[in-house]
Amino acid sequence: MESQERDNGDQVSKLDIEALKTESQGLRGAIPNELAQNADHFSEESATLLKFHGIYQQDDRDARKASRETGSSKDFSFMVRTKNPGGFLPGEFYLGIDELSTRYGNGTIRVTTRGGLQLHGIPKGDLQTVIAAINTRLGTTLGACGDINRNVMAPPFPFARPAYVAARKAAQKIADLLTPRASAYYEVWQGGDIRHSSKPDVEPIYGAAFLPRKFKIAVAAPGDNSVDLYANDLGIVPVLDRNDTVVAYDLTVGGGLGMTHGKATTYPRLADELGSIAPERLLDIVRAIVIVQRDHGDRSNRKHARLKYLIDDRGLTWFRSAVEANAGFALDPWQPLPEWSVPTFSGWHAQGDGRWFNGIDILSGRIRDDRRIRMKSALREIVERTHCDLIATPNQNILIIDIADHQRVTIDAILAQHGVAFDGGLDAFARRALACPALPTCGLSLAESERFLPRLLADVRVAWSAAGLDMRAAPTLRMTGCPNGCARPALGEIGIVGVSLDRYNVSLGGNPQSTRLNALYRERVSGGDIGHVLAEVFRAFAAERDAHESFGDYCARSAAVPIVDRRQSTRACEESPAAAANLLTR
Ligand code: SRM
Ligand code: SF4
Repeated sequence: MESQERDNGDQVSKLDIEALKTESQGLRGAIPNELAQNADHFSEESATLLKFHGIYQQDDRDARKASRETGSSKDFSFMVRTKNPGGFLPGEFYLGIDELSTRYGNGTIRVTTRGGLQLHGIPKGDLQTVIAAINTRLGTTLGACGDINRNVMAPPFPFARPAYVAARKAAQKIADLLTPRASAYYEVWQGGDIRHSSKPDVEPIYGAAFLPRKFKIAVAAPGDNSVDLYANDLGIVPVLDRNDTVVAYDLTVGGGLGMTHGKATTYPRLADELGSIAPERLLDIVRAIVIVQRDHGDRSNRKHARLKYLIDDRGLTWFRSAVEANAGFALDPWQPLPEWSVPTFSGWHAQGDGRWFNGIDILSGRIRDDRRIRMKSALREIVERTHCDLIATPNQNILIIDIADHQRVTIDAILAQHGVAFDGGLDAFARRALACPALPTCGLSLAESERFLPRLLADVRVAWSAAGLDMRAAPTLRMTGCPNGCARPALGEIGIVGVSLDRYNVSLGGNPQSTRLNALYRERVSGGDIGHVLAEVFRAFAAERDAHESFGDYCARSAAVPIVDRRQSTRACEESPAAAANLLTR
């Protein structure tokens, strides 16, 4: 079996993850023993198993140089990720997270690009308290990471329309179906008998070795691609008839965005349309798809283990047959869907059930108090006083939901008192931008991302305005500190991906609907030069665009925007740029 590789230049591990999973006694391994010890971190084996529990061992990358110089050990702490299907955050749970982040973490809460929450900076000695408290307050971290189904996304907007209701319900049912039994999780974190634990569970869907790799599912509402459907291993869309009854679910398979610089066998890939299925068979088909990936996904090479590679290696026809054979019934043809868009809703909007929601824009999803905007305090006070629930969106924002008309004035006053403008104070560039955490917490980052985003946005804004372009039509800009793709940069109209310290690849040509991969435009640009590089293209766009043409569409078609390498996008592109042009858009 090939080992786990860490690309951070710090170490290359030779861990056999397949053996580790199988021999872990249902994800227990040595976690209980190591938890009881005084050390400030876990062994590599336990740290790998901890991911299935929603916990990442990290160290402060800013402090590495100093600790090397002084010969001291790394400054370890833990990131804890919650799993919230559809991004739903019960008010009680959110208040618990707020408290835990202040008491045990680095004081911030981070909304993730899949609608979960992350706490950073938890010391090992506080992990048990934190995870137990999350579970007590209606939450979980089980399966938020690891070779397992991750947080299931659903369209975040709490509209009462049947399509949205159906998508939310489907997401919850699928999340329940694919939650592991993993009694080790409850024993370790909720005070069970951790030394003499019960028999390992039989995992009916995953088996002892779980999946070859992470598995991601999103459910979209027809026409609303807020979840970036085509970036997921499995995408699901309810199909409704004229009476607004769900008559089928369309299914996409094989999306995934991670790649490794310089390794052509790895690439971002958009999902294929697999077919559709009757509503009563949805869970059976989801189970069958997961099982086919479990049994046929590549367990010998973790860089080739996602479903996208299985489908490219064996073909979609083979995959469909394997799924049908496992399910014991055939799929129906794909049902036509309306055009996609990615709506954003800042401020107040009617839900359609007599209640309201308020969209709060949060830069990079980082909920914190700073001198000017006390976002964290504002959200806490709103939940405490109105007892509302929240939704974490795939765009790293927060929605305050189910608000009665008379409560709106209270919420407006709290936001104003804490310096939060109705749109979070962000312009359209910032509102649509995504950035991953990168340094200093992420062990895989090659460059800054979240911390550099404000400076980058300032430069890009200046360049956009200087070209005489309308700020309201700002393109999507997505930035990551490495090519793993956590902020889905390959789908941005502008994608910025870290290559090494202060060097970024700039890609252009994604579309506002988030259904087309962008392609590499300039390599290894320093952070400070990205604004200048984009300024040229903005000027060309201002001069040459067609009426109502988006920046991304212009870049994808214009000879004035020479693409260095479309082949970073899909393997098919290597074979035929013409085929690629078709394949790149869904
Ligand atoms: Fe991610 C690994 C953060 C969404 C692809 N991701 C990581 C780790 C855990 C680093 C690590 O393994 O040590 C990052 C922790 C950073 C930190 O300090 O917090 C990390 N990923 C994130 C989050 C928090 C980014 C964010 O800005 O919100 C997102 C958490 C979502 C969640 O709630 O579950 C996050 N990661 C994504 C996405 C986007 C998505 O799922 O829609 C992707 C691309 C889509 C995909 O999976 O193909 C993504 N993350 C990866 C990969 C590359 C996977 C691959 O197939 O190559 C890694 C590395 C790995 O798995 O080996 C990774
Ligand atoms: Fe870390 Fe960002 Fe790379 Fe994800 S994309 S692994 S968060 S640097």
